[in-house]
Parts: sequence; C-alpha cells; structure tokens
Amino acid sequence: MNTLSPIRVNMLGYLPDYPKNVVLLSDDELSVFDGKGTVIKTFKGIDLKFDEASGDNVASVDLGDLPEGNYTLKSGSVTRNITVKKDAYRDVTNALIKGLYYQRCGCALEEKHAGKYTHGACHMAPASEWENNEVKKSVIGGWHDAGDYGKYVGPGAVTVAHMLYAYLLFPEGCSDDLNIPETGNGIPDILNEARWELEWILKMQRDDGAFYHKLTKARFAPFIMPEDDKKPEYLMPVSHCATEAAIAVLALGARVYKKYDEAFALKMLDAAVKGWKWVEANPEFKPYIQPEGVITGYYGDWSDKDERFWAACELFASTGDEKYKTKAERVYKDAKDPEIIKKESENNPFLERMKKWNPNFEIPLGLDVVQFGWADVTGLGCLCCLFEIKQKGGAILYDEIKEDFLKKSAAVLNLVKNSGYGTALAPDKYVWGSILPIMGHAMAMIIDWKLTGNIEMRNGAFNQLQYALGLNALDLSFVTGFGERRVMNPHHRPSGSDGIEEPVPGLISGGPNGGMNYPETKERLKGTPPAKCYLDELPSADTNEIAIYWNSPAIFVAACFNKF
Ligand code: 9MR
Ligand code: ZN
Repeated sequence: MNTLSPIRVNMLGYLPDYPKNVVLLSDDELSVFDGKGTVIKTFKGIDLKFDEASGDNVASVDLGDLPEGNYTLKSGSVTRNITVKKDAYRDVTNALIKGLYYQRCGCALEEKHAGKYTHGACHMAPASEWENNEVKKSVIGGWHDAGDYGKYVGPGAVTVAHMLYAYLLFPEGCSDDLNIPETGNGIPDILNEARWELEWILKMQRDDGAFYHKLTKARFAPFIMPEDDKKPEYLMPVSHCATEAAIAVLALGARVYKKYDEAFALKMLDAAVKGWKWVEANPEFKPYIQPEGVITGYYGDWSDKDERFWAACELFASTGDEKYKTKAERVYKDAKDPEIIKKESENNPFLERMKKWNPNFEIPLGLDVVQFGWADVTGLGCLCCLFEIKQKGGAILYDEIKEDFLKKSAAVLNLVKNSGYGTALAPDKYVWGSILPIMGHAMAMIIDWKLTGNIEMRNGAFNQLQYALGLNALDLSFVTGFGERRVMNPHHRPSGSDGIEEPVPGLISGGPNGGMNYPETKERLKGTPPAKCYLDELPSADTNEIAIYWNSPAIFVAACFNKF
C-alpha cells in the first residue's frame, strides 16, 4: 500500500523569485492556503502522466508567485505545508560542508564543534606499503571516504575540486561560520575544510612523484567507531588515475589558496609539477589492479584520459606553461579519434574486467564533458577551461569545448523534461550512488546557465536540489538531519555505532539503485521501478551509503542556490 503523501514538496522550502514546483500524484483540485487560512490559488484539471523511472502517475505544478511566508497545500483530503523564504538553503549548504568535518580522520572531533557526535582521534598509526611492508610512512589526516574508513586519493581529489569550484563560482553561497576548528581564521570555512584533505593528499605522494591509490586496511572494518578501528592500514600501489587527479586538484588549490597562504600554495604547485614529471616518465596508462587479499573500495578505471586532461588544464591555468595546454588539447582531440580509441581497447586488463560485468561496454568516442564523478572527471577539466582559463584570457580549445558542452547539457535538460519529477536521470541510469549523476547533471546545467543565461537550465538544475530535498518518488529528503521525512539509517559506521538515534547530520545518501547490487536488495525490491529501489536501512550500502564525493557536488549545487 502506498502510504506516501500524494503531494510531494521541497521540504526545506522555496525561494521567492524561483519556480515553486510541487509534484502531485492525485488529479484532485489543488488549493493553496496562506498563513491566515485563506485560499489564494486553486489548480484544476490536473493532468497526470506516467513517469517511467518511478512507475508513478504524476503532474509537476508550478505554484507561481508566492511571497515569503508559510502556506498549506490541499489536494482532496490531504494537506501539506510549505514555506517560501530567501534563506531556504542556508542551513543545508552549511551542513553539507560541515558533513565533511564529521568525516575527518586523524583527529578527535571535539564536543565544541561536533556536539553529541564527538569521538576520539582515529587512524593515527603509521602505514606500510602493501607491496613492501618494510616501507612505513605516517599519513595521518584526510576524510573517511564514505560509510567505511578507507581514504582514497582520486575520490578525495574530486571532492575537494567540487568544493573549490563551488567557492570560485559561488563565494557568497559558502558561509564562513561553520563552527569547525579553523572558523574565524580569516579563511572561508569551505577552504578550511577542503584543506584538511589537501594536506593528506600531499602526504600520499611517493618520493618519485606518483601518488598511492589509497590508504585502507585489507578489508572493511565492522560497524565500530573510528577510534576503535585499529587494524593496520596500508598504502596500496600507486596509480595513474590517482596521481593525475591529485596533480589536478593540487594545481587548482595552488591558485585558490594563494591569497591566503602563499607557502601552502607553492607546496601544492611543486607537488603537482613533480607528479606531472612522473606522468611524463611513465606515459603509458596502467589501470589500478586491486592486489590479491584486498577488498576495500576499488575505484578502478579503464582509462586515465579524463584525469590527464584535467591535470593538464589545471597545470596550465596555474603555471601558464604552454606544454600543458598542448597536452590537454592533444588528449581531448585524441579521444575523438576512432583509430586511437581502438588501440586503447587492446591489452587493457581493466577493460577485460569491465566486459565481464557488462559485455556491451564500448569505449565512447570523445571525452564526456558533463561527467563530474570520481570515475570520469572530464567535467572538472571543462570547468577549468570554460571559467578559470577563459578569465585569464587564455584558451584550451574554448570554442570546441563550449560547443561540446552545450550539446550535452541540452541533452541533460531533456532528461529533466522527460521525467515526471523533473529528475535529470534516465530510468536505466539509477546506479549505485545515483545522487552523483543527478548532482553532476545539475552542475552541467548550472554551467550552461552561467555560459548562456538560459533560465530553463537554471531551473532544471534547481530541480535536482529539490530532488535531494524531497521532490522525489520516495517522499524523502536524502540529507541527514534535514526535512520532515529524511534518511535515518545511512550505511555510515559512526552513525551506526555511536548509539545516537539521529545519524550524523549533513550527509547525503547515494539513493535509489535500480541495479540493486546486493542480493538482499534484489530479493526485497524485485520488480520495483529504479527510482524507488531504495532501503533506508543500515546494511544497504548499495542504496543508502554516504560518500564525500556525493556530498560535494551537492555542495556545489546548494551553494549556487544559497542566496539571500
Ligand atoms: O561509489 C562507488 C560506486 O560507484 C560503485 O558502484 C561501488 C561498488 O564498487 O562502490 C562505490 O564506492 C564505495 C567504495 O568502493 C568504498 N567506499 C564506499 C563507497 C560508496 O559506496
Ligand atoms: Zn580515521
């Protein structure tokens, strides 16, 4: 029985000068009451349409102009309250950033900052290289990646990049008052928080310039608090993808932190340049292959073209050295060359693995400019080209990249138009962590809007923030601590072992996964439409884990709409 409300709303409220979409699952007349109980609008003749991703018959209705205030919506006998206010997304933007503070590793979370979510210092012991236990290094710091306590360079780099670009594009949307240990030091808190990870990424560089792929134990810890997780940690082999993602984010960081801390900025740039020298000395891509006996997050990839492109873009933006521009252009162009692509698919051990999971997998032609995740970072390189490099008066294939981008973002907007809930995801693309492509697509539409001024793009992007805050098939806010119906049991070790009912706040769930990777999920949700393949239960990592690189694109999107 469907007991969910037939009126779906953005549970945190609406902005006065933005569309105010609600999604209805009933064609009863909809009335809008103001704070005094007077009917101020009615909507009749509601035309429900089938939404494939959810299997629901729905209508999305824009309530139109409503000044700031509280309202009640009534459809048949059902009512639901909404608010309209300028600062509707201030607290959630702050919380999403502070969510990363709660993921800090290598320090205690003190009560004055963490409130009841305080815990002791964790993962303080030196780590050994997996391949040579004799080599030991102290690599304290960084963020726990997700619900587990692993720390992974590529995903960490992408997370920081989302935050730094959020700050570069929407500084007014990033508060300076997060109550983290550095608050008040004259540096914006989003940069204070991102630095925690950057310092750790620096420590993950080997003497020859390469970066270790990750720092984890051999297997995931049970559901215990981080300070109780004492099994030895290992530096797993270096990889091209990790190295290039680290280079990119350190080069980006060098520009962003320069005006606050020149020495730190220089340190990052030196590390990035040293990393690039390793890439030059080791030009042939080798995919990361998980060593035997290790079962923590793989974060494997069949190609590093996107990471190499992004790294070259950021290095060009930070140094002005033409060799990086030439390289970025070469990589971008080569990716469109069928001959080169064909060669790439030969002797690629990771591709062989992928073909076992998905026999139809084929290497796409051209880099996918609207990808902002850990596996494909092309979109981050595009952000660098379309804004940072452009602003400095330089160019890396500006017109070509812009054209490619606008084509892809137009396709993204079509996804929004074809979805009953206005969600920017095709029904067959609800993967593990579907929140990532959804927020990534929102980023793409924001970028389009910034480039073209097209308000449809802005509204399309805005709708993805609303998806995360309740305008969805599950009538659920995916952000812990926010919304009248919200995620309560994320797959997150501290939340699952601290004895506190409410999970750690400000973390975003991966959300529905039509692929249902776990047999248990498959069995329980057999036949469920993809946008509803979700269990708000602690063991369901495949639908309800949290991850730093899911919070971070949400930070970018929330900061964009955090205006007051
Ligand atoms: O985010 C990752 C997702 O794309 C993969 O499908 C999934 C299975 O390989 O792994 C996810 O990443 C997890 C990582 O492997 C370990 N830390 C938790 C991550 C989030 O679930
Ligand atoms: Zn830790």
